[in-house]
Amino acid sequence: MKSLLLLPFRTLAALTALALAAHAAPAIKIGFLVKQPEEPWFQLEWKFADQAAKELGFTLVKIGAGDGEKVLSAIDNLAAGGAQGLIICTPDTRLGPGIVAKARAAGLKLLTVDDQLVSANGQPMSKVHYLGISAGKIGEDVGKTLAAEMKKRGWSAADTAVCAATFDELATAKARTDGAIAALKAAGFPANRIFKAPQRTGDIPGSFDATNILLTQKPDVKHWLICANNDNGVLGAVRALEGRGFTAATAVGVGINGTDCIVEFEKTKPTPFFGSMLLSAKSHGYDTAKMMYYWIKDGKEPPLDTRTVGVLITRENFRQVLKEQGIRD
Ligand code: FCA
Repeated sequence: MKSLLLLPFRTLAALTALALAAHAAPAIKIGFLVKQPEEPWFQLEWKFADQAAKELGFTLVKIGAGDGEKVLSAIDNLAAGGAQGLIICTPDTRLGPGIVAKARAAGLKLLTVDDQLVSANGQPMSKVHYLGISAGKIGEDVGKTLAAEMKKRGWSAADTAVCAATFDELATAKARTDGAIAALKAAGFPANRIFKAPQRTGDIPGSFDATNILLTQKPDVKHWLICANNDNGVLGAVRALEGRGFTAATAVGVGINGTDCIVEFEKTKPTPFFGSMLLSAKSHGYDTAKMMYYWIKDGKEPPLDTRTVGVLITRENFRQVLKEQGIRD
């Protein structure tokens, strides 16, 4: 009697489990592609995205892709592997229309991070979801910091010049150095002593080479103020300046990212790398991953355009600020 009663219950339970499995949503898989996986900035973005994956229980596929071909084949692979979304900082923003078309064809939701896609006519693709930095404002803060440090040191404008290591083909990079230059001018720095060192590549060697050319052309400058797209831009310039005998006493650089200059700050002897605008790798990694997850899971569309801020870190306060932001223990 007892076993007869149990039988229908077991059958029912088995049937319920089967029905649930048939209706269960497929596991969520999200790709996170970055252009320069060797940069600490992008490693941190990934670290925070991993944290979101662990907390929310989805699969994160991390992809480093340094050129367009790799980006397009990565989208194919993601789609074939059952991914439903892609977060991307592309190596070339002009791939925009191609990326959008391919992601759409592959049924992948697309969220761009850091570098905004541009259309065929060079305009930002403002209908593609994007999370980036308030580049102009953060650049202005770099310029204001440089002007303040020059004043603190009592350097005259006649002895001082600005080296702006630029990477104008990338809109966010241009907005940053343009902002720094505008703030220096607003602080009274003479426009004819602001020099651009155009980088051919957006990495340390790119800015090292560009700065060396500028330094060869301007051998009489006694003090340099340095700004660039990011920490690596300033690091390359600093290495070039050190090669010509400049030190923390004669040159001041302020970067952007705050993540790629930690080794520099940890050096016992200060270098011309004075400070950096620390960006929120957590927003760019964790928040984007979370947004994408809920977009896929619940159809909750993320905001079209989100901009994050930066805070100045220097040798004096970096340990404390990195700890507060969960970047360092
Ligand atoms: C760009 C830069 C990175 C970082 C990011 C927020 O992609 O190349 O170094 O600053 O924006």
